[in-house]
Amino acid sequence: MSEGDFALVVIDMQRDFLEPGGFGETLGNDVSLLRRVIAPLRAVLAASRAAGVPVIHTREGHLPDLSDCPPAKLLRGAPSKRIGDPGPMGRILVRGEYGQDIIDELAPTPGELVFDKPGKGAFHATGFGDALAALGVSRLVVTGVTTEVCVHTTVREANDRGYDCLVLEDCTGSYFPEFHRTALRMISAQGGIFGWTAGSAAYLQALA
Ligand code: C5J
Repeated sequence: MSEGDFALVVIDMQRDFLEPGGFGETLGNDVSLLRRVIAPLRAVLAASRAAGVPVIHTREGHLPDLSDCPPAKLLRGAPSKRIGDPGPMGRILVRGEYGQDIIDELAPTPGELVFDKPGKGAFHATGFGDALAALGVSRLVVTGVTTEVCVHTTVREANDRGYDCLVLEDCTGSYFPEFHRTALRMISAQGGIFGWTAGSAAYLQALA
């Protein structure tokens, strides 16, 4: 894997999704399923930073007045708390709140780009696409949560925009193990319909 032509994208590794008491848990999910991603992703981040690979983080979240959160999203499901409600880590999925930020273990380093996104995909209503263009990369190594939602949406759209995407299997996760497995298979089916997948060990070996 030649350096200089790809970026590492870390999707939504936020307290609201990964920590007990956050939004993910209020939806009835077992957050430990997502926390499995932390250790391999830490290793991938460290090696990528050491190799000079640009790292871009995203955070799902909304403006404090929720003007960027359509009713269809706000009212969906039956969580005990909704987006914008006060929670133990601040207002749920609201930008600037403690819970909306990235977990300490994977905190961005100074200079790394962080995009807040109101949707599931990283491109919608963000500067993510412009940032990729400015970096001049044509390939993305994609990690984060959840595999079948924000990772998939981002990879599908990146594929449409002409980026080759490699999704690191053990650096993505889902509250639903069967969705995780199937979502990964969907990416690389039919000869790589949206992209490719590999374990982080292969990525680390290629970087070394
Ligand atoms: C979800 C995400 N699942 N980051 N967000 O609502 O995948």
